[in-house]
Amino acid sequence: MTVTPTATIAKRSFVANRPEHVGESVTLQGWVHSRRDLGGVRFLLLRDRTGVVQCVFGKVELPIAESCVHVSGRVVESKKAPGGLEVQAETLEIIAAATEPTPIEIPKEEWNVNPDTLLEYRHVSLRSPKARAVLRVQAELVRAFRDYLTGEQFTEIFTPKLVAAGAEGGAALFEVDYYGRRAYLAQSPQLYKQIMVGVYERVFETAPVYRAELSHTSRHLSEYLSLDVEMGFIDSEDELMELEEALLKSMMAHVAEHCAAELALLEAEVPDLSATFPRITLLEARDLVASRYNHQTGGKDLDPEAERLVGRWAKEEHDSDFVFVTNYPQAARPFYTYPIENGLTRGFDLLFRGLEITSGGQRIHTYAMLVEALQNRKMDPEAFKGYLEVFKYGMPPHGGFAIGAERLTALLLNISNVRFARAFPRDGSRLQP
Ligand code: AMO
Repeated sequence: MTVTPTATIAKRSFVANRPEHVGESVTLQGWVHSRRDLGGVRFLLLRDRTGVVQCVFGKVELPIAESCVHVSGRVVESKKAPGGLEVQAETLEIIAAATEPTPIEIPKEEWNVNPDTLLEYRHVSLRSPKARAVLRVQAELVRAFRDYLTGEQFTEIFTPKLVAAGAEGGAALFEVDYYGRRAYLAQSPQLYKQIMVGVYERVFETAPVYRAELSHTSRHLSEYLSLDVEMGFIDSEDELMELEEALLKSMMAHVAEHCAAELALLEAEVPDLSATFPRITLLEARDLVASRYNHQTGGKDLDPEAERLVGRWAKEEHDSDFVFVTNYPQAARPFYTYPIENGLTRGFDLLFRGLEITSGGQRIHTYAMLVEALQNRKMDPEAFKGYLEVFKYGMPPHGGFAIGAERLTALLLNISNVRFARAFPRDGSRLQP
């Protein structure tokens, strides 16, 4: 990345720009990534937001790791230095000294530290090149999500995270004391994004949602970033899948273009985007994993092993890292999902490399049909009064989907635990840092 200094710090140079300054004096600001003492020569690896450079000192007392420093010196070629260039340091100024050694050695983060320790000290472990790269890629994924949808005339919305009722059913709700009344943290913007279809036809949101997940797995967080989309005037869920496919392809292409260094550091590859994402119905998927891989799934949904096998099939037969599983049974979907014959729905999931990253579908858009859907499920329409209200006022056929940003990031970057795709993960046992 090349950085143009702003006026206020016009004199500051950046690590990534050093090839333009060979033979010149530069001033750098950043952190002591590490230091090494070879007797007469001392090395300080300086890290700024663009990278890490080796600075060579004489017999100077170097501050401990993660101190904030200002170094000036001449950029010279050096075969031994990482990147082939180093800084022959002339001055060292300590901007803010670290007051104690870091609890983990940041340059070593990647190979020898227990994951729990990394999370416990996330406020410093996040400074490591790999941790930074992961969240940088995520930031670009989100930027590309916004850019693509904005280009397709979607409006970005901001919906409440303090709500009076759950949106997804089930018990995974966090309760909040709301001025003496009971409120909840939003499990998803589901109702609100539907209401906003009545306003803008096409909307999206990127915001955290909350799930009181008791299962302690590598793919569940209590707070995660939900990339939500909802659009009106659709004919069927096929249009939603078409949109999601184009959206994801554009997000992947954006990351390939803007995050080459991060992908290389993480040894990750953007999937081949030439294939069309295959689609398979849930019932076909169940039969397929039974006949082809001898795996039986009895439940209403696919279990994690079945998801993995459907992902494998998509790769083997269609050379695709993505696969849509369609027409979920009603029992496996929320009441608002549009029903079709034989107890099935217009609900779908998208698997990426064998794991669910999206649920979505066409929604029921008339008041009468929603009340009937609730009654069929022995749910009390009175309890969903708030949800039902907007359907009295002309809602078009609509639908949408939500992508779990951490799952998408983790799968793209070969990270085995979604916790490492969130800056400060929240789970059943973690509320700090
Ligand atoms: P769903 O509940 O399936 O659907 O969630 C959508 C996507 O969000 C991600 N996800 C999670 N990620 C991390 N930790 C969790 N605990 C977690 N739970 C879910 C997954 C999942 O595919 N309102 C619907 C979406 C819609 O129909 O528009 C919903 O929330 O990647």
